[in-house]
Amino acid sequence: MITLYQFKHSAFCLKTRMALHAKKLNYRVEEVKPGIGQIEIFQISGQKQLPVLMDDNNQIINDSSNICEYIDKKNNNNPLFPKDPMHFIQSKMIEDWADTTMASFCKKALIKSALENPKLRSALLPEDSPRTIKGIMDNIPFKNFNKISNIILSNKNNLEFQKILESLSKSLVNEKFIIGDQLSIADISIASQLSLLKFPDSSGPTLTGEGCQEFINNPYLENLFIWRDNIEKYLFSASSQDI
Ligand SMILES: N[C@@H](CCC(=O)N[C@@H](CS)C(=O)NCC(=O)O)C(=O)O
Repeated sequence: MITLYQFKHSAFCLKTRMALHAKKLNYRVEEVKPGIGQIEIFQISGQKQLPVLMDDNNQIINDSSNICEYIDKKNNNNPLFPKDPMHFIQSKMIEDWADTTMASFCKKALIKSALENPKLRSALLPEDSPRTIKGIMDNIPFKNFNKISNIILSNKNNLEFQKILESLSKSLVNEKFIIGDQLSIADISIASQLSLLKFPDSSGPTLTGEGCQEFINNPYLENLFIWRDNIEKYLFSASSQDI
């Protein structure tokens, strides 16, 4: 069976799980411990980042985009990439934007929120982290918080990024999918990165609905998170095939 090595709350690992579900492939998940667990990842894949996928013939593939392309080529059903050439190139460009620019903003926004919110900090630690470590993380006092968080993500960049997401949110009011009328890698890439701004149901009860308050409380983004939740339902609930 396919094995997915992952960090539970990584957006790139969620992207890969979404793609595996879209392709209706059976797989098992191996949770990797940050740090110590990455030694084994380095031994099997020659690099330490996740996700890493081990195929049923023991072939190893790393990087979410490589994995999505690999499983898509190997299985003809439910294509992740549109056939139409213009839609194909659009889906590739959106995937690249989500994996780079969007991923970097979402990560910074989450770090900023975690600095503000001790509960969020400890919820993000692996479930089997010792209680003492969770306790320490909860109680770290961040002095000069405003200065630190502004270095991580300036207010100007934050507002510009929110405007882009607001446009996306508006353009999805009457659309189920970003490109055409079928789910594609574009939807999967954007929806998975959004998990860092507002954790979805698939993050588990401790984190669901948590995240970056200024994004969560932005009324213009409400539709975007509803769209994301619908994509998750479509992919993760076995019986539901309609959004
Ligand atoms: N381009 C890679 C990015 C993967 C990535 O950044 N993974 C992060 C987790 S979200 C990671 O493994 N970080 C740990 C590290 O760099 O040591 C992909 O699409 O898979």
